[in-house]
Amino acid sequence: MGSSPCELRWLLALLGGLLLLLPLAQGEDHYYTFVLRDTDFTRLCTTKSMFTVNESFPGPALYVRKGDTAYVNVFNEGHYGVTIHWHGIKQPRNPWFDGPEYITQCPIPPGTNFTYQILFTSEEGTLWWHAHSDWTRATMHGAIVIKPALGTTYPFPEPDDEKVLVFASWYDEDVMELMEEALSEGGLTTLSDAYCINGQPGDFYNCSRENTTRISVDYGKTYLLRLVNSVQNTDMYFAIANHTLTVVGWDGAYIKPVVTSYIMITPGQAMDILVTADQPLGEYYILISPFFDGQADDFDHSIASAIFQYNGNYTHTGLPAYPSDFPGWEDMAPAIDFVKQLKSLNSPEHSIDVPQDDEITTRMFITVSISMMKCPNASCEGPDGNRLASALNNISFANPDLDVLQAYYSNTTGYYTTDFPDLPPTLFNFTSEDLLTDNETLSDQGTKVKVLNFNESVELIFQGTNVMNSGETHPMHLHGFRFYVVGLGPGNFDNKTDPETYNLYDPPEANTVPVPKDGWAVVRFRADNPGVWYMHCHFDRHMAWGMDMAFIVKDGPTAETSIRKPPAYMPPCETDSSLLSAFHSYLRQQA
Ligand SMILES: [Cu+2]
Repeated sequence: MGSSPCELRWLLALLGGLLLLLPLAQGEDHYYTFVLRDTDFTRLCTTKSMFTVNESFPGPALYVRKGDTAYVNVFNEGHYGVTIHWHGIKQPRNPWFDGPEYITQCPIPPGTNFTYQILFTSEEGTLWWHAHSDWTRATMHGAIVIKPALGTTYPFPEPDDEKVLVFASWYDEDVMELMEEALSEGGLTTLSDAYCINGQPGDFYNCSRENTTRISVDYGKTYLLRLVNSVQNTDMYFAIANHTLTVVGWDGAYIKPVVTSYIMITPGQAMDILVTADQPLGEYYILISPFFDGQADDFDHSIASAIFQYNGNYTHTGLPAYPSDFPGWEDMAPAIDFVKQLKSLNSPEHSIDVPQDDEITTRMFITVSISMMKCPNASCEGPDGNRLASALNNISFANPDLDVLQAYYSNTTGYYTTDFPDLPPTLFNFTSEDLLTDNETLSDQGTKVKVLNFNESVELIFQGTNVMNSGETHPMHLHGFRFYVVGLGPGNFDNKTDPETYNLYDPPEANTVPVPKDGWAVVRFRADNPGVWYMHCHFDRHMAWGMDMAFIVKDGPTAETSIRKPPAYMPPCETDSSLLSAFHSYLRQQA
């Protein structure tokens, strides 16, 4: 029996589909150049020199498809060493190019360059890159747009167009000088002077209105908004006046659509949001406003705006419309309610692999605290002359001189220890008022890592504490993985009743989870990515104070389950030169 025309068409379509799939296995290579240099910028009537990438703020966006590889050659033409991190990209077996300083590499010295290789694998949607040295993230960051692989499409109707919205902080002064001042004095850090949307503070700040970011839209079209929050120290609420938001992606993975009038986004998070321009022709405010629930610390209370502006002929009457239903600065419930709505697709095309209860081989209970360290002669600016600090399980992380990855890979001892604890040193009522005795408030300093065997199933229970009456929501970020957020809730974690509330069916995947103020969050992941992977609060002031640690995931049994060979060149560490030259000759042997 011959083929009917219908069957032929079917076969041709199938063949076409297969041809489209062919390049997918390989992915494309992309080449970018980042030139890091000081550039003058003026905001809020103040001009300052800022360390930026390609003289832009925010920096350039990368555009790739799922499965591609990018090479970014970073030329440091600045005055101090810096690194770049590819936030949320798993980099399978490729920790050499992850970027956090003193964890996977030493800073790229001024006058030199270093090429990062970024392997895009399972990520799809929006992620971002940023400098990962001290507080340089403030001025060096940008979006990474990861489109569906060729031959595949979005799990929602294809949007008519897309727009990138990057949120950041603006400081009138030099951010690195502010950091050095804060860390040398041991007190509170200076607040930002503004928030920005795509580099502009917007209508509610001095000298800003002329340059407010405008997002022009056509009536009837649906836009994919790619949101990145690179604000330094504050979670943000986001809304567009009179427009409904449909959240479809979080941290480089699609989720079940969430229809809402606002979102909460922490530093470190990225979200994909659909919005249809279905309102009367006009101008509507896009706002970001801080969500800050801490008591001990203050925050920048200002609100940044952009304008969602319809194309076409209409008369402008007064100010753009203002969102009517916008949570207040300290409203915690709307923030947590929003996060709890996020669920993974868990579909055949977007499958998940959540470690189940009986698979967990490593379970860690990690307290997340603001703390203090003693200062010589009580000369610091924190309470009682102490130095303000922060800690995970009472350990304030200290950066080593040789990055953990080099030290681990070359079997060099003396730079870190492997005794990061699975529990805090003492158990107490973590969320009560007035936890003020030395026992509770003083943390120890150390460079402690947790070693995981290849492919272990890991559960991390983060417990927010109210030590020093400083409870607040902390966005905890893990490099090298996307974890499943299986639960979060208020108060002290109860290991009998709280696990009954876990979502083990369709928990969302993310790289950053907000640990609620005086509450807990539980994440799970499989340690299938050998390497050294940093974990830290994504508030830069907390990270600088020690709210960080690293995992070492050991190699698996085969070459394909082991760390890739190091590149021929890594930026040098300013440490014992004999050690370093030994390590470099080792690298050359490997290359
Ligand atoms: Cu924090």
